[in-house]
Amino acid sequence: MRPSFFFFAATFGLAVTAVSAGDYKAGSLDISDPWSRATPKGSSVAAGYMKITNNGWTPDRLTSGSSDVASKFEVHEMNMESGVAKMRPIKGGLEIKPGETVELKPGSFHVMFGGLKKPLSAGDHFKATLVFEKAGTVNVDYDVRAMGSEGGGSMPGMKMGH
Ligand SMILES: [Cu+2]
Repeated sequence: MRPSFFFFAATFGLAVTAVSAGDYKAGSLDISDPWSRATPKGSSVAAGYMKITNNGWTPDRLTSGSSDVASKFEVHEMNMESGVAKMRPIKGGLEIKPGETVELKPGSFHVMFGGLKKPLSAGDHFKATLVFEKAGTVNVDYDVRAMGSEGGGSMPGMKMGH
């Protein structure tokens, strides 16, 4: 029985290391590294970012969610309109096609937490629930990073005047 014991141990070891802190699985979706940015004083909104990979055979959609820190949750896209970055809710949710990874990042897709209950500071963590059409409900932990954290590109539209 020795060989199978070692096989088991090796497989188990891999399973543990494959999902690191900040990575989540739901159905055929992998959600990695949810993060948010520290908010300026007086801001009532914050954006949430992450990567979502669809390892399945059918499309899925991030349709809604909720969070401890805010009263509203929306899934937004950002487009340039006559040189101005504008964001708006994505009708029907954000689609993640089979075999694709969608990155929510500054200047692009993001989740929007509205009606913030308190400012977010770098180093904070907060809980949020993501709701997918097929994969269902996933609880994730958002890591708040310093205000300058861009992850690529600036986000002029994020001056939250709405
Ligand atoms: Cu937004």
